[in-house]
Amino acid sequence: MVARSEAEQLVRTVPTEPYYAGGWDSSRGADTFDVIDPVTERRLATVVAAGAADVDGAVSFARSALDDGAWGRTDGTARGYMLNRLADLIEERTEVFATLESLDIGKPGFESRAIDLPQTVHAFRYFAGWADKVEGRSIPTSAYMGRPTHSYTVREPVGVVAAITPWNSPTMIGAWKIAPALAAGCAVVLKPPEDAPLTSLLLASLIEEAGFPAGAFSVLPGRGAVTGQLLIDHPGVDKISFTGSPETGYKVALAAAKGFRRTTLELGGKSPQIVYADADLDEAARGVGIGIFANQGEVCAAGSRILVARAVYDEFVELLVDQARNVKLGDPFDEGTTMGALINERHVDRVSRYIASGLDDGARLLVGGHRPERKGYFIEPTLFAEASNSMTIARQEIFGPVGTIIAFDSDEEAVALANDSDYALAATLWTCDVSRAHVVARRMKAGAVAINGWSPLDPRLPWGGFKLSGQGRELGWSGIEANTEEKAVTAVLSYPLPR
Ligand code: TXE
Repeated sequence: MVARSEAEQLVRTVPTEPYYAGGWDSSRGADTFDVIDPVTERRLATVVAAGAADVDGAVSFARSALDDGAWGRTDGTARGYMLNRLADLIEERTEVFATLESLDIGKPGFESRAIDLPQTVHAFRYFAGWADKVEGRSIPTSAYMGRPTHSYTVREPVGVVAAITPWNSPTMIGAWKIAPALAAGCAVVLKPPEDAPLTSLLLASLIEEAGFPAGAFSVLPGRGAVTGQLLIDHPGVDKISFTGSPETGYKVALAAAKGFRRTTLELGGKSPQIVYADADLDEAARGVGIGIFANQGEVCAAGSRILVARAVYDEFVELLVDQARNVKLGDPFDEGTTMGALINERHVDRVSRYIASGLDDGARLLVGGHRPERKGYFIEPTLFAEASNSMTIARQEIFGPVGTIIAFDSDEEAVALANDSDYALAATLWTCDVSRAHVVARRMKAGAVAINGWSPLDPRLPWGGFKLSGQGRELGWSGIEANTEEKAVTAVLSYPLPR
């Protein structure tokens, strides 16, 4: 682990301008925004915000790179090499990326080193493997006016993909959008989060070295309401891949409706973690603790509704409270820190309001609940017990280290509670009964279900949800499908078949 002072020096090596058309552009940089370190509340960097001319320039250049340029002529094998090369370049710089994430987001570096960066590299390598395997099918079809036909399908890149990422895990979530789109042959224009743009800008600085021709990948830093909105409204964008809030997701869906452009929307969740009486309770408490406290709870799949069988309720709650007490809140650059700061002051206020609503609604605060008296956007790891599923803290995504514990009496009730949510992204079950695990997994309304382990990540698995959690899937083969259009080709043959 590097020292904070050394880490802060690293920021100076990161470009702070829009990157498109194969170069950095600060010439139009009338508008800038500050990136604030959530731990020190100090300015880390001032970044040039991409304006209308940049958005238009990036999208138009991406379009021509696809239609008439080198990127459109690049075959799958070459795209695979480039993606692998990019994965290598990121892997070699794991330490730099992880350090920048700690500064940008306030999260402990061990999480970036153990999860975000390996997952990023894995996603690029996994999709490098798909790049030359995007195949069509040959389909037997009927005769046409008595003449034989030959039909097949091909998958072609959707076109220019606008990728809009959130601040909680911008490197990894960025890779989930960029890697499948580039593998499929799309051009990507990335709008990173204004709160945490640094690793996306660092990624842009590697793109040329990885061998990608100009226009294949662009990064347009800027505020969501300005740069983001300009990008999603741009008619040259064929698909919008978005991860963020349902409110902004709705704006994306509206913008995409003009021209019926494609979308992939990942809009967070209020994911249940069901702890059955037969679970290994120590193991479950550890896993449930990770599920709600990892990344300060700023995780779309955070297991924030903790449903516990009444028979083991008291015992489990005690174990989980220990997990919360063991969390060491602090500066990511201090030895032993296991939880960092929330992203910004606005978010601390938002999470604090949720905590206040839990108290008002009569839930019992077991641990945490306060903003420590120190600099930085910290909130203590917090657990509420004796909650009901109708309370605001059980219905709305808090996106902070706040778990709501609810008791259940029967398997039926556990499933009903788990599914009684406006969201449907992820669910976790803790049980030693294999049959129960698989039957309940099938009954869960969620895009991903984990059994005896919270949210295992793997780019081979499709990722996404439904209801308020959004639509579409990224990753796995679904990631390729989501970035390609399927075309059917039928040839009417003039050469007669033998009778
Ligand atoms: O999200 P926004 P915010 C949830 C979480 C969090 C809440 C608000 O509950 O507390 O959303 O976070 C860009 N056109 N999630 O305000 O606004 C923005 O610049 C185009 C869950 O940060 O949705 C950023 O890059 N883009 C989620 C991205 O959208 C726009 C992760 C997300 O920001 C835009 C993040 C616009 N009009 C927040 N407005 C998850 N699914 O994990 C904003 N953006």
